[in-house]
Amino acid sequence: MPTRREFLVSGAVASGAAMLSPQARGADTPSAPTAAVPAYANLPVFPPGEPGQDYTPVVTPNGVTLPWKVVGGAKIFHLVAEPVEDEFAPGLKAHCWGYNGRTSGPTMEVVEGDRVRIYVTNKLPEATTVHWHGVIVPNGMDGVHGLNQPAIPPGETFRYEFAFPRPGTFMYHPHFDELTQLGMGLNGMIVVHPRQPTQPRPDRDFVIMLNEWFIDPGTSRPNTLIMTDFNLFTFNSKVFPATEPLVARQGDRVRIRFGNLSAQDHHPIHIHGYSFAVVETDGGQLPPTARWPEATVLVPVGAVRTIDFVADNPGDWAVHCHMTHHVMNQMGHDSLLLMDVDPGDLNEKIGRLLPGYMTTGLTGNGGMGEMRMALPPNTIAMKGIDYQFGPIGMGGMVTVLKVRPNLTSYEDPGWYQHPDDTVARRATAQELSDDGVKDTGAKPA
Ligand SMILES: [Cu+2]
Repeated sequence: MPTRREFLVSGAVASGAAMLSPQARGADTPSAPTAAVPAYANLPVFPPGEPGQDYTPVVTPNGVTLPWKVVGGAKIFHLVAEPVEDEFAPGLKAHCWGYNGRTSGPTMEVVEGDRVRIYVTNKLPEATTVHWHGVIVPNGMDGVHGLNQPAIPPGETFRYEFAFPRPGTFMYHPHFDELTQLGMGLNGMIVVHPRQPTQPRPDRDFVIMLNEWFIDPGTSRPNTLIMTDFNLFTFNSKVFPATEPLVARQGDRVRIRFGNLSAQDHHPIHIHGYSFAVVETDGGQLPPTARWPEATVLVPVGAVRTIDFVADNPGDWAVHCHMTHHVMNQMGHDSLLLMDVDPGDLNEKIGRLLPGYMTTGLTGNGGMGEMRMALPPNTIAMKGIDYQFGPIGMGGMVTVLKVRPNLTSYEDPGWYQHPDDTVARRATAQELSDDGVKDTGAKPA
């Protein structure tokens, strides 16, 4: 009896072969796996999937797609693990580790049935490996140091070779000194497009890696020994306002693939203005009957969640982690709570010793965005990027979904221009009176 996986792979082979041209079915036509042979060993060498023809390429905001070439029917990739400097937002540079000059690393994009050879060069000061999280690979390709392979010493290049038996969204990261190497930013996303899609392709297909860091204000090295008190929360290693917006044309089918390689935290990502369906995890695709509507998707540590929706509601919509401490930049967590405290002449007295001193938080921290306080070098404000109605009270894990009718390009279209009288405003005395609203404390317009 074939195992379930062999059956699935065999089915994929059959359906994949059926779509190939007669020429392509020649020498490379696969034979069905037998029970005696591991399924992956008999994977067919499909013609390498081509962008535009076999898939609509994904967009990695603030990131790039890993280039490849074809040699002997296989896609050749090259990852270089190395120290990198990343600018989380203007004013904050961090000395991280990453792949090919960046953290998060480039997105690897392939098509179901593609065979790949991935060369990994180690330019780190210590050994490393690469694990292909969620991808079904032969055991010796799985990348766990000690268990599956010897580590890649500094200065050496290792070769991984396998095929992608199923579509989905996966991740890559080291499995050597995990706490240090993931904490320093070594991560990336893998997208495997279906060879024969059963549903229309997304028009906009975004890839976002979630991560968390601790960088003391005034320093630049992520502290990987921190266990709970992270102070920077990133989409593709950028904090708001440096996160690129997600731009879609009204009516576009939009997909967002979230991966989470944070050290310790799950992130509930909330999207305003929309309801969506989770269609995929790193374990595979959810059948339509197993999906339900959501407005927030919890992306656990070490997991992927892919969501789909139709961009039918124009506007500028917040996309953010709903953990309130995850939408702040470099917030200190050891301050005293001063809500409702009467400071008396404290500001004046301390101001004699520390010019410019002010006591904050007496009525909440909503005004922090406007204060523009002096900051240590290589430090960014906790929040407060200016938008069309004032400074936004969030930083960190935030971006903006910008949906517009009749877009001719996916460049940032700027601020949303609201139709007349569709923005919340101060109520007039006449409106309050007409609707019988009393004791409002509102200043009549
Ligand atoms: Cu979060």
